[in-house]
Amino acid sequence: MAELLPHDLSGRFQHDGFAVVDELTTAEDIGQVRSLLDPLFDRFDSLGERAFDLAGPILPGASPKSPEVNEAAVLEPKLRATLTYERCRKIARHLLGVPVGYQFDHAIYKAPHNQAPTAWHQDEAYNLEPIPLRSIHFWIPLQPVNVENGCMWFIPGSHHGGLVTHGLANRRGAGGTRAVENLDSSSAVACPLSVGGATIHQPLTLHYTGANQSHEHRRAWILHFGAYGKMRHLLHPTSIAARLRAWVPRRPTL
Ligand SMILES: O=C(O)CCC(=O)C(=O)O
Repeated sequence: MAELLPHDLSGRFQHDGFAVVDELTTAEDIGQVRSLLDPLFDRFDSLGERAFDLAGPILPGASPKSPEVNEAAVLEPKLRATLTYERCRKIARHLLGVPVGYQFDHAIYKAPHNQAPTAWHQDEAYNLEPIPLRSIHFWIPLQPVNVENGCMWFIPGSHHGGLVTHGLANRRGAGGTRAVENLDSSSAVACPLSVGGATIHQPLTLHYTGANQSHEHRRAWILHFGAYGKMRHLLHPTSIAARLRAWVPRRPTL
């Protein structure tokens, strides 16, 4: 794995809360990923709650501005056999230093000229469980990205400040799209990428993508690998303590 990563990646990642990996995967494998994701977007309307518009409610007769498919790798398990998936898993293992597993993935295809930035947020704000996320989040574009078509932006060091207050940019069912309002983004860094490159970030790192101002779709696949995968609930001290409390016989009250 070390050969894939710039030698100081780990240090920068801990310091800044994000990093750019220029050669995460190959252009050929990105072609394969796209050939697996495109058909999901072709049947977007049949995907139920896994498919929605990140930009807000879809008006009658209109197309989604930022269509998003959640758990694409569950809907299309061949995504798990791609080089991209395997490299992300290995990098997460390297950075977290413990066994890792798939936690979540989604894909966002921003329509041309969609006028819909993805608001500043921390992914931790979407975590509804009492156990904080301990995961690495990979953002993988399926074409070159730049400021014009909606590349990622990060605020270096923002993961050190804990979870900040988020509002709801768009309501959806019990939840919705989270957004930090009135943020000072003057120190934000844009991360343009070539095909095969990716950004990686931590659950508390503040990030954003601009509107797609280009004539083409801006396609991205986002993968989260976490410490101990789906076992993290069982292994976390909070849940071990809860199980112990349930197990230790209660003293009778006098
Ligand atoms: O691709 C985008 O526009 C935004 C992705 C994002 O913010 C995320 O995955 O948390």
